[in-house]
Amino acid sequence: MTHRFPPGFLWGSATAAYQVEGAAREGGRTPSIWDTFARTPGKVLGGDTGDTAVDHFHRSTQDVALMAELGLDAYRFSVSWPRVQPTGRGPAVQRGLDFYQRLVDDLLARGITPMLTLYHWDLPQELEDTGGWPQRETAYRFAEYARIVGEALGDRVELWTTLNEPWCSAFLGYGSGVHAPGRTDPVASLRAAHHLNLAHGLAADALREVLPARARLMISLNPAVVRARSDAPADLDARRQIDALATRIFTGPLLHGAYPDDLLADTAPLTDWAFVQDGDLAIAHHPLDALGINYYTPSLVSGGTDNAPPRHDGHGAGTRSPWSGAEHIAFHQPPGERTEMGWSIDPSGLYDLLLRFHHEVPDLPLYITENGAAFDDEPDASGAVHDPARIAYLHGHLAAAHRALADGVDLRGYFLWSLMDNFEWSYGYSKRFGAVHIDYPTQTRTPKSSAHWYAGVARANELPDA
Ligand code: IFM
Repeated sequence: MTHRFPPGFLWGSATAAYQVEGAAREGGRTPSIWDTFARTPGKVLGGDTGDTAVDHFHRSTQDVALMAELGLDAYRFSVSWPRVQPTGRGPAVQRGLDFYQRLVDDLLARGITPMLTLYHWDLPQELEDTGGWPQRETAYRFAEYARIVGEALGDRVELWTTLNEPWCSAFLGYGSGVHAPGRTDPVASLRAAHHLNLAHGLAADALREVLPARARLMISLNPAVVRARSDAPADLDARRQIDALATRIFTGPLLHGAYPDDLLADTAPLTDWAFVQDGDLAIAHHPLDALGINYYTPSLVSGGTDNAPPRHDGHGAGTRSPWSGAEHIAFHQPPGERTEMGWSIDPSGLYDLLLRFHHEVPDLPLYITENGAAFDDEPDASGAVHDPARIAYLHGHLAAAHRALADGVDLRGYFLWSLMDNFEWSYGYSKRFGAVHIDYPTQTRTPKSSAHWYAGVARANELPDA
């Protein structure tokens, strides 16, 4: 069977500012919550920080040239909030904006479409000091920052994403504490989730005012693919609860203008949600032009309390569950092969997600804004990096995406996570997600065999047989 993709399908790769830029103290940039967190002993494996990362700040021209050599159509990057508005308030720092203007100009000069994400987890520390995402004011600060970036780059960027994976910001940042700022307060995590929804809507309003009509606005979510361990009522209910806390807590307000009743009921022992003010849901329900979906692995849950293994939250184990109000639910390792993160490899989860949103919001175009895998890739004696496991992972997931297209899903593009190895949050540099290998001491970039393979898929607009 031929796996041809539709004409104009966008083949891209993705990164995020804190994970790749480095230059943490340059050009007036101030610490973000991730700078603070990474410098706190014990929070990041090996004491790694994003101080240098892969030096994308100084090497972006070279990195864009590499993308062009690989023939990629698009690059999804994020803007570092503390680089353009160091205190999270007031006017922008032009030197910060200059970097992104140069980056976008380089991309456009090479015919590569920029997809800009405004927030990929690097909140200015000063805003955390005044309450962070659990505090309503942070949403208004985000809208102001969005306007600044929109005014600076709106003439040349058409694809805009407000937030990346707000679930992680809310529940790993304020619930389990395995991500910055490292708080472990279930009520704060629910407040944060709401203020992220509000921030998205306020930012979308601000962007609409300053962007040309051709601009397309979206958000990138990491909706969970939750499977129940059995058909027992307790297991099915566990699946429902996790689906509500992982996915519908965002898609409810953003796509339908309301929080799901079952979520409100499940979390009632923690909060009455009085922090949701009149008009907030209408703001969050701002019409989207597309939805970004990030998918890596499914979750397997059960409702019993028997022998619950360590919870699998997809991003490192915490001392506290990120599942605020559903802490009793057990997570199990799904069967089958795993990546270096321990995440099970299951492309059918991607297909299921794409179909889910196709049915839920039939008129909304979808992008896969992240998909990929970490493996332990190292150069061989000749210096080449062979990563057949990543090629197999990508092949399986692209075949799933193709199957969804064939079943009528309006899927517009695919962004491989990640262009290059980088700072994998609490795992530091120990996990390699890149199609391009980084030798950290020398910052040498070496495309792995998966990069060449993916380039071939992008050029042909077709997936070869496995
Ligand atoms: O590296 C992260 C990225 O920042 C957000 N999505 C998941 C990736 C892999 O964990």
